[in-house]
Amino acid sequence: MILSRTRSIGLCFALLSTLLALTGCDCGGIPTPMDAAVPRADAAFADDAPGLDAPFVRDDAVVVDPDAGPSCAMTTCGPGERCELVAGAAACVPNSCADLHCSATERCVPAMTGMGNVCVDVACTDSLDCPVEEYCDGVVCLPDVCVAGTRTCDGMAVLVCDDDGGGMPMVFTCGSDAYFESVCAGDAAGAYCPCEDDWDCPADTVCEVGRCTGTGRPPTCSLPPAAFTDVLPTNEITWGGVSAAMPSAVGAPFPTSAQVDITPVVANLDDDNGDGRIDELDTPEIVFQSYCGTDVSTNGVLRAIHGGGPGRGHDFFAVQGGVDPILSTSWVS
Ligand SMILES: [Ca+2]
Ligand SMILES: [Ca+2]
Repeated sequence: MILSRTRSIGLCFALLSTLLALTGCDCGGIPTPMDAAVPRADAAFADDAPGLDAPFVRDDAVVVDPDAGPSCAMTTCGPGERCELVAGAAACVPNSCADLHCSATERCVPAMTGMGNVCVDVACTDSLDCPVEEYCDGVVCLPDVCVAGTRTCDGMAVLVCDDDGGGMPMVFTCGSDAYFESVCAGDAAGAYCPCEDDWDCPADTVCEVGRCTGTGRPPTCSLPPAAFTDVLPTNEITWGGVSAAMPSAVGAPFPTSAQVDITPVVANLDDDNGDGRIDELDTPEIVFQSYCGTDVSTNGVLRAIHGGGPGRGHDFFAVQGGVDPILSTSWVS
């Protein structure tokens, strides 16, 4: 480092004597003030092997990378500075953004040293080329205009911020074809179209737990139909006895009441996800009636078993007559 800096300083003084008549002193040997303002390493003063010199602390406590800024008299300027005559002496002067004239694909930013500014390349072809808080407009990275995924109302329309934070397009407009009045509303989760059923929702959305969900855009792919023989139904849950010889539902409340010949009903009966509500976001239960042997008209038991989650297929409750239901937690380990 000593050799390269000594060489730079010697050359700087030689050029300085010929440049005193100019308004600015460019120790890099560039003859115009505008060019002198460009902070990039000057080829005339660049080290023969750039990048080998370690940063050092200047007298004014600024950490300077010798390979980044120009040499100036007895010191080395930071990357955001240029060398000029100040009160008759060569000194490092911070570059303003007006000094720099950054190109259309560059941005003027403060130098890492905190002294002056530099031009940085912000050209891009994709938002992945940009910092996470910026997006690519196809040419350069720009600061995000919104937080990705946030939703707001614009009258009846729902606007959703793009994944790259670059825009907030409308995804759909609220409005129901039925009696229900669906207007854009908002809560902590953002804007949404309220609904009671799917027909209250815009095209390509569905009603889930009182709000229309979906992209609002037609699907761009589809699955080809499969032959029925390739997608035959399979048994997922078995409840009751294991055979005619062993008909009792061992482990279930009222185990001898294990004959079933009614169509079961599916309904959500408990708060599986613990959000304080029992709705479509919970796993449903399967509700049915059972009886003993062939006695289909008396002593029926109303039952429910869990249709999903860790207790799938296990008893939830059973009730007979006017007594309180028997809740079963036999599946809980
Ligand atoms: Ca729930
Ligand atoms: Ca459930």
